[in-house]
Amino acid sequence: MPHLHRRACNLCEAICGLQVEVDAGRIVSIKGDPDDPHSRGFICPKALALKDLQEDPDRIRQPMRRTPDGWEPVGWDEALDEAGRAIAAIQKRHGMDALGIYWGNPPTHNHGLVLTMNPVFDALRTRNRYSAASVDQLPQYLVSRLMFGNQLMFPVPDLDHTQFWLILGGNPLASNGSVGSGPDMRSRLKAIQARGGAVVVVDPRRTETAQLASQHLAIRPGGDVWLLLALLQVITSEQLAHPARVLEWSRGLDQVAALVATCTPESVVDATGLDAESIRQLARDFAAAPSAVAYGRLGVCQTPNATLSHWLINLLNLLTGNTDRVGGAMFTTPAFDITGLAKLFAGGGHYARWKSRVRGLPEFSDELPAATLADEMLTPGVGQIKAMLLVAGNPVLSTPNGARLDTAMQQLDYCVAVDFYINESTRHANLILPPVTTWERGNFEAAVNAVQVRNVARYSQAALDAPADSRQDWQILTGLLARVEQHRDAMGWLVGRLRHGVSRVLTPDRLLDIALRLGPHGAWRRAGARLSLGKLRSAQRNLDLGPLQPSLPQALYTADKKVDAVPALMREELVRLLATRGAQTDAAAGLVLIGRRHVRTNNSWMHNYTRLVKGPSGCTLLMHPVDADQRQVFHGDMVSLRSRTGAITVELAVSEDMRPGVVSLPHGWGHDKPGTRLRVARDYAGASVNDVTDELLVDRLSGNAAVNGVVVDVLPMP
Ligand SMILES: Nc1nc2c(c(=O)[nH]1)N[C@H]1C(S)=C(S)[C@@H](COP(=O)(O)OP(=O)(O)OC[C@H]3O[C@@H](n4cnc5c(=O)[nH]c(N)nc54)[C@H](O)[C@@H]3O)O[C@H]1N2
Ligand SMILES: Nc1nc2c(c(=O)[nH]1)N[C@H]1C(S)=C(S)[C@@H](COP(=O)(O)OP(=O)(O)OC[C@H]3O[C@@H](n4cnc5c(=O)[nH]c(N)nc54)[C@H](O)[C@@H]3O)O[C@H]1N2
Ligand code: SF4
Ligand SMILES: [Mo]
Repeated sequence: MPHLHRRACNLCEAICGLQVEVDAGRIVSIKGDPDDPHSRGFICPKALALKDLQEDPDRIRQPMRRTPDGWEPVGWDEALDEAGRAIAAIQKRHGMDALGIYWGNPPTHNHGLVLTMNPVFDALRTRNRYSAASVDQLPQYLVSRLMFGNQLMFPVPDLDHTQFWLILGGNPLASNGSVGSGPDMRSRLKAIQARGGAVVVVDPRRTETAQLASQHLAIRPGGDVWLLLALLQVITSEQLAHPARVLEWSRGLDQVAALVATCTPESVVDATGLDAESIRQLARDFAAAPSAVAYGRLGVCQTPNATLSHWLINLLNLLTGNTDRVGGAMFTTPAFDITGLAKLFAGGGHYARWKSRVRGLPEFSDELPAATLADEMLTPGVGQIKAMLLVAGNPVLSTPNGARLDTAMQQLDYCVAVDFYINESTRHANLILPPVTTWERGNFEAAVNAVQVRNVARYSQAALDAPADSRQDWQILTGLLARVEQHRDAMGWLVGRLRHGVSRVLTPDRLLDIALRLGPHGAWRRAGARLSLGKLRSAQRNLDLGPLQPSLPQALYTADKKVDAVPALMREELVRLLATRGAQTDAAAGLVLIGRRHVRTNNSWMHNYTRLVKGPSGCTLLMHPVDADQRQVFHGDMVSLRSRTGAITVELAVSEDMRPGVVSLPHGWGHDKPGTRLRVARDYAGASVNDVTDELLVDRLSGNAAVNGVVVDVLPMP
């Protein structure tokens, strides 16, 4: 008998509700759930491919060991023991830091990992910890820590109520939004305009979002910091800001006018590629709107002044009185209080307590920037990475100069991956430990609920029985740690046994239940509110916990309960930037490269499903007709894309949507490397943009990879 199962898609931050028909242990159909109060039936094409994930013959279902004759299956016990023994031996011989760890994006959508990963990594006692966060939102972590006292206290645009949404470097129509996310961005965006509001998109490409927007400003890549400074200059010099309501819980706003005084719109025309009048008008419109919110995402994060730019975005919201106001930049009150827990267990984050060994890049909350991972593998000396633990990540395709990392990974003494594909990164592993799929486990979006444009909570129950003798991600990690500790020494063995005992009792679901009950909507915290895991389980869909509510100053984590409008680090960095202004603003000669996303992709790992990759290539280099003419290259040509770090061959698509001088190529492609088991993806290989991005280009303060704005050249194929 087929039965209907409801759960959420956990592929991106939108967490759309799904209705899934299941029959005899197989998924028959997947549809949007019209009864989900959050997504109201909306889904995107990726949700349907979750069926392909389940059925993919290339997905590995038991631990695999690499041998000279190919991959062979191994039992779990043997596999975990082998990996534990190898890691313990390498750490004993070369020191604790000889183990490197990299984790990718999917753990964000997996509460088992959110709740176990950090303690496990702490217990592995290495400083060589990396993640996809430093190719992504690290600048936002740093700014949140500096201004609000907590790395996870992200301002979220209150889309459903704003009258003015200024988007810098985000394309929510393709990405469904990020750090400000929700299902069906098209309708949410149209609703802003329907109620008389405006959407302004600042992006070097006329994106899908820009095409719907009220206005599009085709900025020069990396120009955002200058645009933001000029907006603040106009607002302060014309006295357009009326921040009375934020003055009592912020400090430092009085310094802003002097800091930005020289940044007139006229002075940033070169750096932004925008005309002074448009900038001035944008500042006036933003300040005059009944409510407004500036929002920046990857197009800002992945540039050399990312941290500074995100600070300026927050400052623009604050100065115009739009922080913590309905329709402005607000904070969620999620059922799982992740900021409170970040404060309790990590002090709200820390920065630059130590530096990376080779390039001296700062740590942030115990992690080093992924842009220096290959350096730490390739440079001999104490602390060199000799072994890697990869958890749900594909850094060969996802981090800058992936080709160099690819080479570095070949030289490792040992590598173990927790993943269910043999892909461009995991093919270097000696052992791959595959978890169950999302269908075979329960899921709660502990991290994502904190950045949604509305407060919601749901527990998705497993839709399919997990196969016998399978493991969830968190069980693999705790199992692996137990074996490492066992092989360390007698004391390690004892600690390992104790820890194992504790983790059998305090499972992620039990911890989640406690956190929900203690949380802001929890049964133990507020009379009337009754949230617990049991209640969420039985609801079977998103529980709507209401719109974002003003919550400052109580919600702040700074000691004095004030927003630090001008943190010392930001002030110093701005002064430095302004002092080097002439050199900085010279337009790059030639072409610069930026990235993009498409609604049928999910970073690097869903190209093995025919329904998503068939049709025209998703991996094309977009170029303006003027640039194509100059180089005598034509639409549909294969061309050579070159940079300091390498050269790749890609298909050209000539497009009026590009700003002249800028080309765009998505990441996550390049599936033609030998030794992978991705039979569909191989036919739609494309090329990896990260073979031409540059590991030396990073945000100066955070070390986040600056994969946008890379100087490149495009040549016809010989
Ligand atoms: N040039 C350029 N580079 C970029 C970006 C860009 O815009 N431009 N974007 C950056 C961003 S924002 C991100 S988030 C990163 C992503 O970087 P990564 O996270 O390193 O890459 P993904 O492609 O998401 O790889 C996810 C891996 O997890 C595996 N996986 C999927 N689900 C599960 C699961 O449930 N459990 C386990 N154990 N494994 C699973 C997949 O098989 C795959 O190997 O890429 C970054 N890199
Ligand atoms: N369909 C789909 N959705 C996804 C993902 C996916 O791979 N596919 N990945 C998910 C992940 S991990 C993330 S982090 C989010 C990211 O979500 P978004 O940040 O919305 O991601 P992008 O679509 O890459 O948008 C970045 C935009 O910045 C622009 N840009 C590049 N350089 C500059 C610049 O210097 N200045 C300005 N102003 N703009 C610039 C690019 O043209 C692009 O339109 O998406 C998530 N959602
Ligand atoms: S937008 Fe698509 S990928 Fe994202 S949660 Fe919804 S259905 Fe899943
Ligand atoms: Mo991301």
